[in-house]
Amino acid sequence: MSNTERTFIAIKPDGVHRGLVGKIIARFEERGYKLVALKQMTASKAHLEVHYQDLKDKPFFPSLIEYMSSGPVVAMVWQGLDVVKQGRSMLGATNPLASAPGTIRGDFCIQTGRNICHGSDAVDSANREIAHWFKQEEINDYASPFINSWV
Ligand code: 3AN
Repeated sequence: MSNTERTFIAIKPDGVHRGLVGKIIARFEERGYKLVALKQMTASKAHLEVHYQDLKDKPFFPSLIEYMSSGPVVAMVWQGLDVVKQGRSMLGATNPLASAPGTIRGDFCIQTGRNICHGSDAVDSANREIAHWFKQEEINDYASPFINSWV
């Protein structure tokens, strides 16, 4: 069993603006994942264009960059067993219409262009995104009394 997998989760400007930061963090903590990096920042367009490089040819790319740079995001690294895949399922489908109730998007939002959170879609992209958003010294591994071999 490996509890060292990491994913990049971000609360987007609408999630921050709507006061959902605590609720989203609580879901990951309660599930059994460990928060190893956290910061609030207003991302530049240049930074976001690299983050979303795979979507650069999509028609919604300019509005996505505009939206994501419109206010602060809360950028996080979460660690634990299968956290990339579980993180995606906790977020819910990209289009909130398809997000099941009980997921973050399924409980808190109604439109794709304001879907409050981001989560890496694979281990490779998680590693790339973590390195893009965080310096090595901003990531803090530590022993947790709550998250141990029982989780
Ligand atoms: P996800 O965030 O679920 O991985 P992606 O990577 O396909 O989905 O899209 C990244 C972000 O781009 C979404 N979270 C959403 O904010 C925006 N987006 C995706 N598809 C659309 C769309 N059809 N119209 C507007 N915005 C979109």
